[in-house]
Amino acid sequence: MNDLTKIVQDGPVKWFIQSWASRIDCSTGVPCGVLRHFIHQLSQMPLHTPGLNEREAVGIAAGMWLAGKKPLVYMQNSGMLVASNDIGSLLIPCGMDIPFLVTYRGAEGETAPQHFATGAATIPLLNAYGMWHGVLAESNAETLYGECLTGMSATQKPGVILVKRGWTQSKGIAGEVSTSASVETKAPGQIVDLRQPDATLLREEALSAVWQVVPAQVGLISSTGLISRSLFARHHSQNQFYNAGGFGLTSAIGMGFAVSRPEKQIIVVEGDSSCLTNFGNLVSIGHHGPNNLVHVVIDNGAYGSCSEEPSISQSAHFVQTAALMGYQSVYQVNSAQKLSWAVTHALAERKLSLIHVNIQLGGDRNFARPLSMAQNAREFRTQMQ
Ligand SMILES: Cc1ncc(C[n+]2csc(CCOP(=O)(O)OP(=O)(O)O)c2C)c(N)n1
Repeated sequence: MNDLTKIVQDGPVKWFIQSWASRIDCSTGVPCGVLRHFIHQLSQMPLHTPGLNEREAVGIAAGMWLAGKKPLVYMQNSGMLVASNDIGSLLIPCGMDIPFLVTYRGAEGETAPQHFATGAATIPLLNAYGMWHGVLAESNAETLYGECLTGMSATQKPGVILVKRGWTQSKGIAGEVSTSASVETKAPGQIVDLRQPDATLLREEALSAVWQVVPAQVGLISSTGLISRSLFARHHSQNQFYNAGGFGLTSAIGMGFAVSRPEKQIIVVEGDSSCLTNFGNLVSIGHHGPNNLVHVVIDNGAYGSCSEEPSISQSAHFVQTAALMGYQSVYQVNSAQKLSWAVTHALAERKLSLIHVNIQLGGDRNFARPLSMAQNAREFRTQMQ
């Protein structure tokens, strides 16, 4: 008897898995041993795209949700605290009703000291966020997922099912579950240098150069700060999603969308600091290799939206890194004309592409903020159907 058969034969687990399996169509997360049987089930579904860390997983889930999917996110509660700002500043204000399956380490009886403080903070955090949450038990295994869905629809927020350590083991489920997959090594992508001597480019010129060549059926997801504010104030359109919270997750959101909707195309526009914040996402994107994603990095060498404090972008080697990670086409530009050309070409070529744009510091700062985040998310989701 394999593990899967054993799970399915095991009363409460069977019912629990059946109840959620019929109401989700994709998943992401970061493993925790306690959840291994659930993760094994989820990895059997057609769309299972794990994150490299819990923040990235939240970004991927947001992208799946924006693509019209019904994702489930799994992680340990320690990781939920890692991603707590992204849950609070991205999922909640955008009204993304995404269920989470979260290991409840640090609950009563915990023996590992590294879980004491995070365990104590878990329920207070969920209460402070006003999120529905419930602890999985034998008595509620058949009904808890339904309760979670009801709770999420009442709050228009994510909901959390907490799973205590030993829950699956206590149901007599033994043995390890293997979910490892073979990994192919990709040939480095092609780098095309289109930089012109003495060219100068400002943020607003660069954003307009991208925006002008994005067709209405292509989605555009932009990063936290002045990039989103400038696009919103000067060029708003319903195929644009502004990642006003979740700093550093813009490309993860784009990837979550891209893997969910291979027939659609998506452009991510983010700053160098945004990209550096979750640099590992280049590895994820290169690994999954969605050919419907064009990733534009607007590099002013600084945290421009703050007080132009220097970033360390010159040490990141975005172009070489992307090419090595599996991006198939990589462009370097420093003029509006070549930028528009590169975006147009990348969309037509339909290859996973990165466009690195050198710009100057400075530019306008007095833009209105995209405040209606839930409306923006809903409209984008509808527009991209
Ligand atoms: C978690 C978190 N940390 C810090 C910030 C503050 N913040 C807003 S925008 C930004 C920098 C954006 O820099 P970059 O992505 O390079 O784009 P630029 O502003 O230079 O166009 C920072 C640090 C934030 N919003 N969230």
